[in-house]
Amino acid sequence: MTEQRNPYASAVSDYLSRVDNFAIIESTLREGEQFANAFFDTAKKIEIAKALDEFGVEYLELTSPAASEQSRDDCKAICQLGLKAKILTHVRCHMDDARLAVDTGVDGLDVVIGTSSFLRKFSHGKDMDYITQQATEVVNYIKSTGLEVRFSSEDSFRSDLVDLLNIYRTVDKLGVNRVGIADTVGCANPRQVYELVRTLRGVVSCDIECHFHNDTGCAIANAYAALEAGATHIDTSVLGIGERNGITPLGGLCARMYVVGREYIMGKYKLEMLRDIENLVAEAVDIQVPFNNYITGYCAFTHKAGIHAKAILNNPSTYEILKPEDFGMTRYVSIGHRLTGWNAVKNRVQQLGLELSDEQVKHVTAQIKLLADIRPQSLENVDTLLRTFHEKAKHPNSDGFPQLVETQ
Ligand code: HCA
Ligand code: CU
Repeated sequence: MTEQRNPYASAVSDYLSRVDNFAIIESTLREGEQFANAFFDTAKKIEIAKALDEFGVEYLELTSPAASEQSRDDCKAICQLGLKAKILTHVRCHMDDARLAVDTGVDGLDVVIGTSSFLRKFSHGKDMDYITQQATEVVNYIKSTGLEVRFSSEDSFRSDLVDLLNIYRTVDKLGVNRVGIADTVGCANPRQVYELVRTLRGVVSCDIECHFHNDTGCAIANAYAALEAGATHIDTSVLGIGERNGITPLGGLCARMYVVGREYIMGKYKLEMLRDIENLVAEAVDIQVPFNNYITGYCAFTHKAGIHAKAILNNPSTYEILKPEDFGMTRYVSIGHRLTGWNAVKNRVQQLGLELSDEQVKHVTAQIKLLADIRPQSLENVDTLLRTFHEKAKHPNSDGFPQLVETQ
């Protein structure tokens, strides 16, 4: 059989696409700290930073040292860990904040300022001339220290396009490493993201970072569209935690990008660590991992309907785009319910080391369905039923089958 091309990989004509060449800026320790339930102490921040570093994210973004004394000390402590990931801190476009940040030992600064009319009017109250002048001063200063610098506009999708492109062009000429686009309010859709990033790609020569909030469920799709249009860096947080309902989740982005380029993602990140990292963060912020979470949700690899179960048992790729073993997870075929099918039951019979003919398996499957119509059956119940059936099969009744359930 000839090797098939991955139909989900980017097409040759997608010359802008960076889906197979991008970096993650992991912001659990910045955006994630803005999640309602997040109150990380120093030890917890260090534990999370180390875990994410081992996982392989390229950058860690930390809360501004200007936020509080403790934030500044924590930032310094994480810088001293000697991690492989580059350490960034996130600061307002202000000289005082930039100076504080430079003194912590970070590798770079993510600078941000609101550019939408809403923020210009109701938040900082400054016009674009002021923003440009401020940006120039702050960027020049950070550049003079030799640190990495990114300049981002907050609420980019509700900012005037001409204003945006002008300010990005200005900071690009000053030599920033990256410009950033932020969907602060989660209003953007993938098409709008693609168009804005593609336009920006034609205007600046530096890298492009993107940050997407998930208010309308587009955060992963938007990140993907941004990469297709040439963005180079994506912000994530573990389980997506952040302001309101958060941003692009690390695990969800990994799932999406794995489908496009399994080898690339598996070569970069220790995917089997995802579950532990999510549990660590979930526990720290006192939440449960959602049942339908990407990869690690409790039913992410559970197959139920008889038709699915049969095909999965023949070849998992029929109904699985992600291989559970690549993420240290296992597949589960659920059989104790009315939608079950005899192929799945036969598989369980074999796992239990019982010997039954196909006719017998079909018969016991019918009995499972009868019971399951009354109430769902746990795997323990089903196993007991199968064992009892197997035992009784040695002494069948008149129709040749053991009877476990009254069939009227
Ligand atoms: C916020 C700021 C930010 C910044 C994103 C960025 C946003 O509102 O707290 O620096 O790119 O969503 O705009 O998180
Ligand atoms: Cu944000």
